Amino acid sequence: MKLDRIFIFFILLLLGILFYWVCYLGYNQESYRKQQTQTTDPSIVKNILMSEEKHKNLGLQSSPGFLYSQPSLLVGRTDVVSVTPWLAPIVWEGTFDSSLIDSMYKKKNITIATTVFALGKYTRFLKEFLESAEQHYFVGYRVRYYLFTDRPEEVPEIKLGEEHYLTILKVPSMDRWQDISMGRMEILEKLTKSELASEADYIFCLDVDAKFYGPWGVETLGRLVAVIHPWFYGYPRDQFTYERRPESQAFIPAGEGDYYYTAAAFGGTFKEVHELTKYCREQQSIDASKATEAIWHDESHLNKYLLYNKPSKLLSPEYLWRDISMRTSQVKVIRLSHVAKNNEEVRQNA
Ligand code: 5GW
Ligand code: MN
Repeated sequence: MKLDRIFIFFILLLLGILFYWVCYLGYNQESYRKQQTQTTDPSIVKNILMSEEKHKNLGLQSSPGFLYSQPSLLVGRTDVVSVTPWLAPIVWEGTFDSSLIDSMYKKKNITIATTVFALGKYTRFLKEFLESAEQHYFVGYRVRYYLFTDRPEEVPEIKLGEEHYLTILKVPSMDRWQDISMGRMEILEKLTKSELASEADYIFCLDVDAKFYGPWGVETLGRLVAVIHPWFYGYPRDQFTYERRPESQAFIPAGEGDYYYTAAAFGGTFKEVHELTKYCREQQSIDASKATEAIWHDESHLNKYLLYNKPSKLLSPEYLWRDISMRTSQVKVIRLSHVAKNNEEVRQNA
């Protein structure tokens, strides 16, 4: 009888230990599983993959066996300068190997957003602009055009190349150049902040009164990209048409300045273009509140921004030439050129 009791006691004790052990194991497995679900949370995985993707985008990788001309340290363009004093490249024909950089960017699956404004009578420039872009602009890469217009019905039907897309966005009509100039910066400021930003890697903002004549490709990509104005590249800095009146926010004192940049083409990453356009819009509205307007509107503010926030890459006047009929020995390839326009006629939007 006594033995029986001891036996039952031991059985119960064993069962107790067993029960405790099972519970303990179960708990451990539960927390183990929790940890696992935490690390396999799909959004986290997506983020990791995306940052890896972005990281990969930073580097340029060439492939073993891919042959190209040997880069020279002794022979190259000597008629033009191809690097700034802060060591940003200035892109001219003959300073890059397009087959090499194409082979490296092709692997990266990048998207280039491109904005263009066509308000009022400027819709007439769209056909030539878009058709020529389709011949020369980032051919073989994904391009998303964002076209802002008050006359969507006047946008021509253009056959777009593979992976080139056009989004038409209607904006209110504006007649005064001050409104268009500031409105453009404000729209770009918003666009570069919106969720669209995640749909593209780089952005270029271009004037519509222009036509492509030569290739504009991945050699132009960079963090903050500015284009040298085609009229002033040989001038001393004090003859640049910077804003010289201290009452404007765009004021640049005599003796300062690097280059004179055009507002007709600029670009970079969404973050950088957001900062630039935000700055211009803010400075333009400060001026407006004091009934002041910078001499060359957004271009004056853009030049001030780029003087103190150095661009990481500069494009030579090949990338926005004055007029296709004008030639100069330094510009060996005209890639984009202003088209002749009758300002008086096109700027009357009524
Ligand atoms: C431009 C000047 C005065 C009044 C209106 C305009 C204007 C500019 C317009 O009526 N519609 C329009 O779409 N724009 C946009 O601003 C175009 O994208 C144009 O390319 C850009 C800059 O204006 P531009 O090209 O006349 O300036 P410039 O300095 O290249 O001659
Ligand atoms: Mn223009």
